[in-house]
Amino acid sequence: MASPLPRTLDVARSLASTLAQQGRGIATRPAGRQPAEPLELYDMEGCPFCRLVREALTDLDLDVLIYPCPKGGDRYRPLVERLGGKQLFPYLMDPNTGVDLYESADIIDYLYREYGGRPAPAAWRLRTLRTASSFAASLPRGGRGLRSQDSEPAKEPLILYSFEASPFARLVRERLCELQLPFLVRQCGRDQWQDWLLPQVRAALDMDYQPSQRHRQELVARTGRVAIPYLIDPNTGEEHFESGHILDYLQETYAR
Ligand SMILES: N[C@@H](CCC(=O)N[C@@H](CS)C(=O)NCC(=O)O)C(=O)O
Repeated sequence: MASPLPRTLDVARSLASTLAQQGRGIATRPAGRQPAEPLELYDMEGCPFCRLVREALTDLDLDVLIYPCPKGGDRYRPLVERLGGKQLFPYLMDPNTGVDLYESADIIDYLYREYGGRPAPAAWRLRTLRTASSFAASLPRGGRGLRSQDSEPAKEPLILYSFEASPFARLVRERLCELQLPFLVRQCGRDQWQDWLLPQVRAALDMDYQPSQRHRQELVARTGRVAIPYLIDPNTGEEHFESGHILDYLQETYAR
């Protein structure tokens, strides 16, 4: 298990990344229409352009199947080149419409147009500014979630309850990316003020917490509480809360 100081520093650096996102990737308001099949995103966790797309997905409460394509990755990168002609990320495949797209701006426009039922937030039009702050959000992570590491493949995608700006979920997504493990994100953005309290604070206040967001409700039904990230691994039947435990689990189970 990692020693506590590096772990605390890592969380602090992830929090710095969240602050650089300036509040994006936290709140959610459901899309007008949910896709029947999850959208597929070929992505690098540390890539600023991919982050913009993931922020939009949390904003729209759209689940997404992430196929990690870190630099040096040999599992999904070649597939993207075969499908779209080049290794450029993000790359979105929508199995519901057959649409496939490069370019973060085009992907975001598509998501709001096809599923949003509302225009993209006005701030999306300040694209240069948003891209710059997404670059700033990558800096504190120092290259995490960008380069592949040897791993055992997973037969089935893992399932991660997450929202884009969660500093703890980010640590898990980075590791999944480095290990090239595909995972389905079940979006858990916040849609009421009670969601903003940390689980420990809710417990200390003995709050009767009734989430209204669909996957938060699902977590309560499944586990009795809401804490993010939460990982389900259908390959082993294991389920874990707590980013530190999840990272240990991924290391022991998949890292080579
Ligand atoms: N204009 C593109 C830029 C995408 C881009 O430059 N992505 C980088 C990663 S941050 C990339 O795919 N580099 C090629 C590689 O990693 O092999 C967008 O907004 O999607």
